[in-house]
Amino acid sequence: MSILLAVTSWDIAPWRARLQGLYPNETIHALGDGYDPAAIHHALCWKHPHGLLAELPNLKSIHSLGAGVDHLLADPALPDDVPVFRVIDPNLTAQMTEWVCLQVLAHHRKLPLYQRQQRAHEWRHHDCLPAAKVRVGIMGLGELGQSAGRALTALGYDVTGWRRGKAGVEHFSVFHGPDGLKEMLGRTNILVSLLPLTPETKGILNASLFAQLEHGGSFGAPVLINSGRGGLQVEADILAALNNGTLAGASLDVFEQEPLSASSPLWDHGNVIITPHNSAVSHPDSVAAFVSQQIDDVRTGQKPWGLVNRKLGY
Ligand code: OXD
Repeated sequence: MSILLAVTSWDIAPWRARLQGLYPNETIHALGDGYDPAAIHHALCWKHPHGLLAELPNLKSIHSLGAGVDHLLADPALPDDVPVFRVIDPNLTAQMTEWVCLQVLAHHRKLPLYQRQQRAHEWRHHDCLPAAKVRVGIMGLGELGQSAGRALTALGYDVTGWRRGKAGVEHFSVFHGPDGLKEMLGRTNILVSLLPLTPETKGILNASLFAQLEHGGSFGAPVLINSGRGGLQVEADILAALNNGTLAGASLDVFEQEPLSASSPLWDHGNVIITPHNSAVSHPDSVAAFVSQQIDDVRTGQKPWGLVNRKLGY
C-alpha cells in the first residue's frame, strides 16, 4: 500500500517527511518518483495534473490538502468510484478567522485611510461607528464561515450569515435560499465571502449583487471581503463598483487569475487590501495528521470526516 503526494506548486519535502513519520513502514511517493501506479491506494492532492488519478487502478481515497476541493472536481477524469475528502483543520480555520477579523476591523476602523494619512504626515480624526452598528454578512457557513462569524460576534459586530440550504444553527442569525440572500444583502455593510467555487457560485460576486448591499445607511457604501475563491468574483465589476461608489472598499485574497497581474488596477486602489492567497495556508504538521486519520478510517472501514458531496461541489 502506498501513498502518493500528487502536489504541484508547493515544496513537498516537509509533507513527505511528516507523512513518512506517520507511516514509517510505507513508501510515500511524489510526482516524478518512479512509482508503480497499481501500488497507490491513497492520493493526497493539491492541483494535481488532471488525468493522473484515473491512471491509479487501486485507488481507495482522494484527499484535498486544502479546504477547497474545486481543484480536484475540475479534473474531467476524476475517478467516479473513489471517495473524495476535504480537510477540516483547526489550524486552517483559525488562520482564516484571523484574516477575516483583520479585514473587517481594517475597513471598519478605516485603516487604509489612516495609512494614507500617515504617508502624508497628516493628523486627522474620522468618526467611526461602534461595532454593534456595523452589519457583517457572511456568505458560506461551512467550518470557516461559522468560525469567522463566531469571532466577529465576539468582537461585537452585528453578524448574519447565509447558506444555500436550511440546515444548521449558529450563534448568529442565518438566512438561506435565494430570498434569504436578498434579505441578508439588504442589511449588510461588510460582506464576507467564504463560499466554495461551484457552477452555482461562479461569478456570484458581481455588479448585481453589490447593488443589493445596504447603501445610504450610517456606515456608508459597503465593503467586499473575499477569501473564498477568485472564480466567485467578477473583477471588472469590483473595479467599476469601487470607482462609482457602489463599494467603498475591498479585501481580496483570491483572484480570477493567480498571481494577480502586476498591471491590475486593483493593486493601486486606495481602499483595496490585497493578500496573495495566503489567508489560510495548509501546514504539513496539522493537515498531514488530519489526512492520516482519514486514511486510517478508510482502511478500517470507518466513515472519515470531510467526505465531499460531488453534486454540491464541496
Ligand atoms: C484552500 C486554499 O483551499 O488555501 O485551503 O485555497
